[in-house]
Amino acid sequence: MIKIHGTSISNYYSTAKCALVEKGIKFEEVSVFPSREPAVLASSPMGKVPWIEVDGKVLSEVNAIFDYLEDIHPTPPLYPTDAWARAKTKEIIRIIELYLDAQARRHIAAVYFGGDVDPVAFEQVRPALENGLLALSNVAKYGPYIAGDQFTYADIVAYFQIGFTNMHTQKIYDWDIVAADPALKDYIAMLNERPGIAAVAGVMRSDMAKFAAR
Ligand SMILES: N[C@@H](CCC(=O)N[C@@H](CS)C(=O)NCC(=O)O)C(=O)O
Repeated sequence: MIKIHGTSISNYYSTAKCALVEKGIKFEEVSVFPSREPAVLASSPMGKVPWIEVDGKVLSEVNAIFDYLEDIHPTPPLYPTDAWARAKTKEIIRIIELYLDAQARRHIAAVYFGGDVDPVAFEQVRPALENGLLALSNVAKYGPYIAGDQFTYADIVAYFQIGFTNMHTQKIYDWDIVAADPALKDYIAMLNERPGIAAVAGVMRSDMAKFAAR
């Protein structure tokens, strides 16, 4: 059985876990925090979570995990079969990861760990996110899913990474990026109703609340 390693308070862990749930693949969860410990680096070259373990072999990076899951378990498909549509789906994923999540993540010390807000990041992140959100609005189809009429990995990425980004923008800038965009707001509300997403997000939120209260 596939094992997924990481922590339920991680948006990336929740992304990979949700992909397994949506695929209907049985899995086992192994709780571990990201770190530079040799044992973690042996499984995840950057010390990040998640990674999956299959028959003693390990694979990190959610996009590599998506590709593997799609190959071993094609039904239900979570990428379009058409080559162009699949590439456009991956384009949306990269825009969300690089220009939203990675930018917001610069405030993670302040948002997750009670650190001070980095003044350089404070100045730089908001305009970077404005560019990322403009890019997203140019590629998102909301038809009703983000890449068109099919639910894909891009919807899972959008749900968890935009939620993560929004947590940061609300806390640091008092800026709710979802409420500010009616199309994005309706889309996230639709995904909230999806059983696979709701189940994984529910665990993530309740475990985050416990983590914050620790
Ligand atoms: N590019 C990685 C991103 C994973 C990631 O950033 N995970 C976070 C937790 S949400 C992490 O492990 N952070 C610790 C670190 O960056 O050192 C992926 O696609 O899996």
